[in-house]
Amino acid sequence: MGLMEDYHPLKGKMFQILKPDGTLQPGGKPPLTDQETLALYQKMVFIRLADQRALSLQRQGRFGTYAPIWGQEACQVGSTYPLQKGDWVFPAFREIGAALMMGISLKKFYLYWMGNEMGSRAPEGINMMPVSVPVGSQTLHAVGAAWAAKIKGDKIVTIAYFGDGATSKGDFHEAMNFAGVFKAPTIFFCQNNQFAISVPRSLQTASKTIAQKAIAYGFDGIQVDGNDLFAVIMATKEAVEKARSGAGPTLIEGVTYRFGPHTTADDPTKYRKEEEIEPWKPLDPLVRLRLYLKGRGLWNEEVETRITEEAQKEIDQTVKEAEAVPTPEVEEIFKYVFAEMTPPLKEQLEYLKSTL
Ligand SMILES: Cc1ncc(C[n+]2csc(CCOP(=O)(O)OP(=O)(O)O)c2C)c(N)n1
Repeated sequence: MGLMEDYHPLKGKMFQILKPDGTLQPGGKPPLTDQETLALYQKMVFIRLADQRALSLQRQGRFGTYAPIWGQEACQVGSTYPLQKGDWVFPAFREIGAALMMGISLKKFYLYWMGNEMGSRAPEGINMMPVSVPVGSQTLHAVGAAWAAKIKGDKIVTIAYFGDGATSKGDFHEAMNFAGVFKAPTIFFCQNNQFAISVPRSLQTASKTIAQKAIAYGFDGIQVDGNDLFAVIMATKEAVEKARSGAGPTLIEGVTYRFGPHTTADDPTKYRKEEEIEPWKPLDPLVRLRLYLKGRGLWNEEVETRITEEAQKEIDQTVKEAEAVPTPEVEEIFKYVFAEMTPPLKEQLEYLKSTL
């Protein structure tokens, strides 16, 4: 039996391999070698530090509004890891981890949040769509692309990232329905970080799990511990293989927690108490991987200092390079909406220029 049967949503079990104390579940096998685990841990540390830097750059007025990943690193690193060349990623707006895993440079990523449209353009050969702010809309794009690939006979899969809040949008349900009917090779990856801005998961849906919504659309759903890198990799790997073999979509619910604000424009103290965050702290995806690596004799304070220093150095250099890029012209706001600027856009551009 595969994971999808073992952890069918109606069985009410969440899939976990690595426990919060860094030990494995009985019979649990890591999907990575020690060296691969260490490399992904290092990647997660880099992502967390790059994310923290983004927050502080915003506070200093050097970045636009930013949506931090803090706490969701395992969801994104684990679910991009099993993808192969040719597969496509459709992010929402919190996907620094997925972007860096796909090979987007941190400089490009930072440029976008500094307001430079060039940061939205993935380099040739990297199949990642730009940030999608309209909640849930990217699920439809992912299904459309997957369906098109299927018709063309391309053996690729697409993966869409979205939050628990997006599952209340019509877009999500339309995308799920269409994907189920046409067996689109899509993975719906819901990062259930417990909030949609101030709305808690309990007010988002009366369903017991988000994973179970897949049942209604006729395909597999699985709830995984989204803070367990190993579980996320294994579940996504199975979903990717299944999609590539023509067996259709999968909904993966990664149960995680947003430690930071929704975005830098949000004040979470207005809707959640510090005590609510406490139980999640020991479940931090980095903490548990560190404990696991320590148990394997691969982690100590020196290792942590080395990888932190290396990361900070690279981030310092990237900030310098990104800030050295000339500020874009105001035209760029209007230029890329359509192939040719429409008369109302031209008018708006002229008006903006006259006010500057
Ligand atoms: C169509 C649409 N409605 C409302 C918003 C405002 N908005 C931005 S993010 C967000 C909540 C999204 O929550 P969720 O899908 O859980 O993702 P998370 O932010 O937790 O990652 C809302 C309502 C928007 N961007 N798009």
